[in-house]
Formats: sequence, structure tokens, C-alpha cells
Amino acid sequence: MSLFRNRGVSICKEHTQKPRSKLSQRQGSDRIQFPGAINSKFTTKLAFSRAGEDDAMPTYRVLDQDGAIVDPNAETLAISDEEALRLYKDMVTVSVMDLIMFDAQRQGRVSFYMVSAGEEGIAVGSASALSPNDPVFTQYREQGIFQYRGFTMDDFMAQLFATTKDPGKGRNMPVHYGSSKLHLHTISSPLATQIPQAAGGAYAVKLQNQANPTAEQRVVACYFGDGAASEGDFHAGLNIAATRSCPIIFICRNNGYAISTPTLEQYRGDGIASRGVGYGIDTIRVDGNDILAVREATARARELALSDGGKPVLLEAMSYRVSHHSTSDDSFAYRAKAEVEDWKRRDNPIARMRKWMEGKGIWDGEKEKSLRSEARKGVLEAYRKAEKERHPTLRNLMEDVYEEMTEEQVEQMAKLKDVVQRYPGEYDVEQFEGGLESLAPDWPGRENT
Ligand SMILES: Cc1ncc(C[n+]2csc(CCOP(=O)(O)OP(=O)(O)O)c2C)c(N)n1
Repeated sequence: MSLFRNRGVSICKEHTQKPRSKLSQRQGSDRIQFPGAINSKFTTKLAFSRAGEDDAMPTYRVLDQDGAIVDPNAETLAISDEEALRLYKDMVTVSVMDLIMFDAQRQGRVSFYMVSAGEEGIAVGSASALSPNDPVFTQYREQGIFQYRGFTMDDFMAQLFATTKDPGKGRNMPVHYGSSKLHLHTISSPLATQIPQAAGGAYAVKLQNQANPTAEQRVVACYFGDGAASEGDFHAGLNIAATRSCPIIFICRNNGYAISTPTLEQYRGDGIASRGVGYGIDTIRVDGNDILAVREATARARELALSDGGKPVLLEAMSYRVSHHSTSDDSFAYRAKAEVEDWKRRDNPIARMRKWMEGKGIWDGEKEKSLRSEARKGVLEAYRKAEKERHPTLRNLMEDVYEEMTEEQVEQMAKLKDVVQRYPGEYDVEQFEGGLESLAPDWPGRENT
């Protein structure tokens, strides 16, 4: 809001004055000039356009499954050994954290978890091609972006265990991370809501870019799954970004499933990429198991998003959801174990990058062993520390809705206190900062929460 207020009337005027249509059908023209389709040739052939397998959009890749460069003559983005090692380390760290936290949920230590197995390359590779200042909106399976941006293992654990160090004050389910410092918007559960929010964010960024042409020009990145692309918000978000020319990269992780719904039942067109073209958005399909391809495509997408005063770009990264959807899911109820095993064996972004690095002579078995043991140690240290921390105060259930708590909220808090006091065996309130006393209206610790 403040952005609009600061920018004043001129911006509002600029965007409320609609361009006048100058289109008219010229005599003898070979194409129509209707306002709704301005470059369509006339034809006497009565034929319906049909999406066929033959026209499927190609998939961009740099590395093959054996980690070899496919086209040695192609102009590819330079990547230093140091940066390559960083990408690899981040993918491995996330996958180690995923394994440990999946088990932690099974042991009842956290209530919920979602792993990103098979999709680490999409998150880490794309994050590495963005500016650290680009605002990012994620869905929930993009922990690699948080890792690359500098979200620490302590930050992950504070959210997962809902400790007093969680900036979300323990109000969200596990895996709903967020960091204003790192420009990572907090994840929210309702699918696809981040898409129109990101389009709006990109419009704000466009105005900021225009207002400060000498400052760093930013784009927004917005991530979502193939299932989320079935929500109305997907269409609204892409269309508004296209018509308002917003600098945004939409990154779809097409992993073949929306929980138990396979893509075959989700849509009949050519993936999600074909829809981008329909909205007039520059679009590319990428091999999500190839981190170098994802990185390059995102870097190019970023350039495009900043060109012509700003425009949206859609990147569809193809992958396979190796894991169950979440800890609440058993995917073998709807897909064959053999299918999953086959994917695990055949290809994944970590194995592919490892082969490439071994080929270059910058990686070997010893380094792999030590990286994995370091990553495990780092995760477990943060895990054990967070497990001992207290949860944020129970008052957080009521606070921050209004500037001051309403009379009704004060009353509800008193009722809650009464229930807990009457059933002391049912509630371990001492795990929460301030214990039961935090529910007293005049609790002295309230100023610090
Ligand atoms: C509006 C809404 N509808 C349904 C759900 C339940 N839900 C959570 S995740 C999910 C599947 C999403 O699939 P996809 O977008 O492909 O992402 P993936 O889990 O495969 O990474 C569904 C249906 C939800 N969270 N929000």
C-alpha cells in the first residue's frame, strides 16, 4: 500500500488510463484484426487445433543421465568449481535433513513433514540463478531454496519443532517456513494462493524497479506443483502477470502427482508449459533432474523477466516425486513400488550432478562420505538443540489478531486457562514459554512475545 501512496497519483493515472483500440479490419488483409486476436491468418481449411504428442514442447537439458555434457559446443553458463560444490552440498544437506525429519515424524517427535526427494535440483538450481534480493513465494517442497538462501539448520528446526525461535510463533504446521530477512514469503497451506500473491508482489517490484532505475532490478520467483496449477488462482495469477507485464518467473515443479492424482488424470494438454503460451507468456520446459539446465534456464528467464520493462516467464521443471506426498500419505496405495524403485535407480538430480563432478575430477567417494557425515552431524545437532527448547507462549493463540485483544478474546483465554487447570494431566503447558500464567490477561512477559 505504502508503495502506491509514495508513488502518488502519476503511477495510478498511468495504469488506469486504458490504451485506445486502434484496430480495424483492413480491406484485403490476409489476417483478422479483431481486438481479441490480432495476428490470425484467414484459412479455408476447416480444422480444429489439437494438442498432439508429436508437438509436445521439448525439454531443455545440459547433462545426460550419466552426467555427461550433451552438447559440448553449446554456449553454457559458466559455473565455478566452488559454486558447483555449493549446489551439490546444498542438495545433499536437504536430502539428509529430509531423511532424518521423515523418521522424526515416524517417531512422533514432529507432527508432520514433507520431503523433496528427486526435486532438490529444481529448488537449489533455480535459487542459484536468482538475486538474493528477489522475493520468492514457495509452495512447500522447496526447502532447497531456503537452504541456498542461507536459512540455517537452526532456522529449519525452530520452525519444525515450533520453538520460541520460530518467527511464525509456532502457529503454522511444520514445513511452513518463512524469512523476511531472506525475502522468502511464508509458506501457506491452501494450494496456489501464492500465485496471485506473487503476481501482485511482482507488480509492486515492477513499480519499484521503475521508481529506482539505478538500484538493483529485481524479479519475483513463484513456485508451485502441477496439482496447484489446476486451481483457479493459477490462471488468475498468470493472466494478471501477463496483462500487467510483471517481472516474475513462475516455476512449476511437475513431479507427476498431486497426492494420489497422477498428471494423466489432472490434465489432457501438454503439461503445464502449454498453458503459459496460452497466456502469452514466454515458456520453457526443463529437465528437473539436471541442476545445470535448471540453473541456466532460470538465469535466462530472469533476464527475460527484466526485459521490455518487465514480463512474466514460465518454467516447467519435469521431475518425479520419489517420496510419499507427506508423512500423512502412503503412496503405494495408488502407485506401484516398482515404478518408484525404477525412478530411484534410474535418475535423480544428486546422482547426476555427482557423476558430472566426478567426471571433472572435483569429486570422489571420500569427499562424498565426509560430506554426508558432516551434513548428518549438522542436522542432528540442530535437531537435538531444538528438541530441548520451549514452545512459544500459549498467548500466541490469541495475540496479533487485533492490536489489542478484544474482550471476547480475554474471556476465551480465561476459559482456556480454566480448562487446562481442571484437566492438568491432559496438557503439558510447562513446555510453553510462560506456562499457564501466560494466559493471565496481565501476564508480565507479554511485552516480549
Ligand atoms: C486449496 C487446497 N486444496 C487441496 C489441498 C490439499 N492438498 C495439499 S497438497 C495437494 C497436492 C498438490 O500437488 P502439487 O501441486 O502437484 O504439489 P506436490 O505435492 O506434488 O509437490 C493437495 C490436493 C490444499 N492444501 N489446498
